[in-house]
Amino acid sequence: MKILNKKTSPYRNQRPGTSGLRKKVKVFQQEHYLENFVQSIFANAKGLKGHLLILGGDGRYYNTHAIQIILKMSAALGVKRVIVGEDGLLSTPAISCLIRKHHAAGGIILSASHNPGGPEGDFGIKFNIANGGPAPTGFTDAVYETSKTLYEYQIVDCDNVPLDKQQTCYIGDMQIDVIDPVGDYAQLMEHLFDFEKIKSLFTSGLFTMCFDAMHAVTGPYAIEIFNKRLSANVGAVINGIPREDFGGGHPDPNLTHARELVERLNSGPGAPGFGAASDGDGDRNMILGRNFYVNASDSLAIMAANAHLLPGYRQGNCGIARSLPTSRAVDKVADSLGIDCYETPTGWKYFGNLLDDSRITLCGEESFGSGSDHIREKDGIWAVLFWLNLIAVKQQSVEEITRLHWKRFGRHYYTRHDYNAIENNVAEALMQDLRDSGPSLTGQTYSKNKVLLCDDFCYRDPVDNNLSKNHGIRILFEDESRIVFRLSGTGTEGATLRIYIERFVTDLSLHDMPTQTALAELIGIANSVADIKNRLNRDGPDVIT
Ligand code: G16
Repeated sequence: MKILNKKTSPYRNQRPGTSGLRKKVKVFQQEHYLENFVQSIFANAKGLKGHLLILGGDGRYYNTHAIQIILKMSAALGVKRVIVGEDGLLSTPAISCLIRKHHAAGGIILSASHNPGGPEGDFGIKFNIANGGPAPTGFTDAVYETSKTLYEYQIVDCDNVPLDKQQTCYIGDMQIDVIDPVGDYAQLMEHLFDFEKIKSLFTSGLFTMCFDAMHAVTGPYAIEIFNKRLSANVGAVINGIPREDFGGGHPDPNLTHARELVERLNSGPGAPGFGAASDGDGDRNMILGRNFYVNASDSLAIMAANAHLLPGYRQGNCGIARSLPTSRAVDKVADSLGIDCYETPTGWKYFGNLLDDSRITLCGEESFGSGSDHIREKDGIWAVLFWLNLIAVKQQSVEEITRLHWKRFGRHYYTRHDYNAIENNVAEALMQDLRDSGPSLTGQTYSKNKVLLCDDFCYRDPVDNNLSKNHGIRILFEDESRIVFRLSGTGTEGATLRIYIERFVTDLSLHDMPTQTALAELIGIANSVADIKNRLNRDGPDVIT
């Protein structure tokens, strides 16, 4: 085995964001760009040498190219064995599952999640640690520091490894197992959910579903689990073949980008009774009923309230966590269950310690993410199975389950307004001004609604006691309404401002308003507090969810 010492020079823009390093493909195609970042990971992931690494990605453009480079660099590092998905495919939750099942030292996930793919699109790379979850900030900061002073990397000079069939092969002494990407994950799902009960939904002939894999990684998982193991209806999986450019689509499971699915669910009495979509790497989910949308925060709350009904969660929740901008619907459930509800910054990595310390069973985020202690990533197919199992147990529709939940706990109207591709300095100035003026808002009254608190959210991890700051400006009102402002950490073009708005309504007669109408007053307050029109010079948000 011939190891080459390659000379390189540092790139200054390799700071990981909310979830790994995400850039345009063209950026990754610069000479040694990927290699530099991988070497920086290897320099800090001390456990990899002599151990097992899990490797795979969402199948987007550049995926297999990157895998070949990482395999050759892993061999140079002295990794003992790599498990890689056939065709280089592995969903993010499947990688987390494999890391845990095989006691790997870590995993490398190649994905830019819900961002578009193809040669003009985005690419990304992320390291997960031995618990199966995203590396914590301390690790990603160290990787960034290394990347700034990196002048050399090591790679084996050898042919590419065939990834197109399941087999074992070697680079030097390093064993490479090309495996079925779905098997281990599907087995875990069978353990958590009552597959027989879900199957009976479909075999009754009275229930149909439609899952939109958006030409991303979940296609093979959905076909195996929904079609083959659960005997779902014909047409249960659409856009199920992974494509390098996601079929030209934007693999973001929301009402805007999953339009084909939404149209099917809204197509009248013959429409499927259940709809769902996942994103590029399979960790996000959107849940729909017939002509009915369940926002991700409500979905988390409903899961938390009903988990004890499903086989994998019969012992109930030991605690729950949500990210700051996720609505407080789940807090009401935690209150009624008498368990802790943790509020964390945005980013799945903040749930890791709480899960490892058995403080929580379920966790979730407004950004179409939910999951549990079964792995250390959010999990799209898992969420779909959770809902299917719940429908099978309750024999109620998605809409009925949701409305009964609102009746019991109250309804949190919720929306997120995104302003994309803002100039960085404009976005930073907006946030800084909010940070500066925030304290003076406390005590002010807007339309009879008093501001109880306005601050910049910071989080002290209860397990390792680490303090992290500047996670979003939150305005809390006396009537339990909330507005949160933060900048996205996953975009690749300028800055994205996200404004999250919620209002808590217990009065049943007010549970039928269109969301944007119910929130109109708060939206007005948010826009005026941040002076959106003047600063951004836009007529409205680019995406409303
Ligand atoms: C990532 C993180 C999530 C986070 C989301 C949104 O998701 O894993 O924890 O909620 O980004 O981040 P932002 O609002 O900063 O864009 P994914 O699915 O993109 O990996």
